Amino acid sequence: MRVIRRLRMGWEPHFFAAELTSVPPFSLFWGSFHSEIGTKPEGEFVCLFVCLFVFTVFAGIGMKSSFVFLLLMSGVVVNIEPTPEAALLYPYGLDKGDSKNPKLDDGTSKRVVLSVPFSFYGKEYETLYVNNNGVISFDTPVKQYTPDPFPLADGRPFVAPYWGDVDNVLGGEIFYRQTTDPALLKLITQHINQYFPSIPFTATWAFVATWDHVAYYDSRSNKGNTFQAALTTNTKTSFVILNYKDIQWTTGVASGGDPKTGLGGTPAHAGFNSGDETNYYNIPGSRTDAIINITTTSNVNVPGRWVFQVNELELIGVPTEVPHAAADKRCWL
Ligand SMILES: [Ca+2]
Repeated sequence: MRVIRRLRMGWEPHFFAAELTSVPPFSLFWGSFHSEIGTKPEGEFVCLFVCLFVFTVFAGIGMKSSFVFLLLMSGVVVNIEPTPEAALLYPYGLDKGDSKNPKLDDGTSKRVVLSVPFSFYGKEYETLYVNNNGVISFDTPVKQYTPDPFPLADGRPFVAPYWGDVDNVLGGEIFYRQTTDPALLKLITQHINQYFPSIPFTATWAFVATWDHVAYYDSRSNKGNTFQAALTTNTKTSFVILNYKDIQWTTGVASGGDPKTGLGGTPAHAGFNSGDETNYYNIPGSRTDAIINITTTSNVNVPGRWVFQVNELELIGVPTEVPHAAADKRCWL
């Protein structure tokens, strides 16, 4: 009767399941199924429907109707599959309208003229280069393959998602595009609003550069790194989003790395350099072996994602896991 009362009060599957599954023999099924798949909300539904099916059989309704019931319930279960996790990387590739860098060890994109100036620490830039070695630079290309810590003595302004000796001749591709695609701008706006709730922001333009499974210089392995940098602005406020999907190597051979592992020597460096001596940031672990763990660190509580407001310096949050961060006094954390 208590079960019927529940149904009359409205469909409350969780409570209904609790009532039904407390009665033998359903409790036996509930226990075994719940331990495997019932730890998530959708698992509760699966457990409930399995118990209902068993109930139908036990009630002697007959095999034919039980079979129909099973078909109906299996359809429901399929429909309540959990949704996949949001992708870390923004969409990229030739089918998204990307351009692709030429195959050249220390090469760069052509000079890209921006349709909207990008504000980067008090200066507005109208051109940039996507450099193979993991750097987006303003006004002048960067061919340097062994990274230096920031601030750089020569004042070059650039964003370094993963500054190391990439060689796209040996593997991988480097894509880029500037875009005003409403769907992508909406997604980027949602992310920025989530991470910086006190800053009013609606993206009107974005630039997305993606290094897709790129190899390291003189590689004797199949290792590849996949990472991305997105610049976005509303013409006044600007942000940089760095996404690290898969990092398998840290160092090219000319930077002291092992040709078989891509490790050791002077590892890759991540962060940005404004061009002056005060506005810069080195992501913890940079130029140490720990940079390979950058897929697990974050300042916005999304593993593998680092986000910065860059029209003026404002850093937020703390990394979730950075082994050497505390000892690195260059890191502003
Ligand atoms: Ca290179």
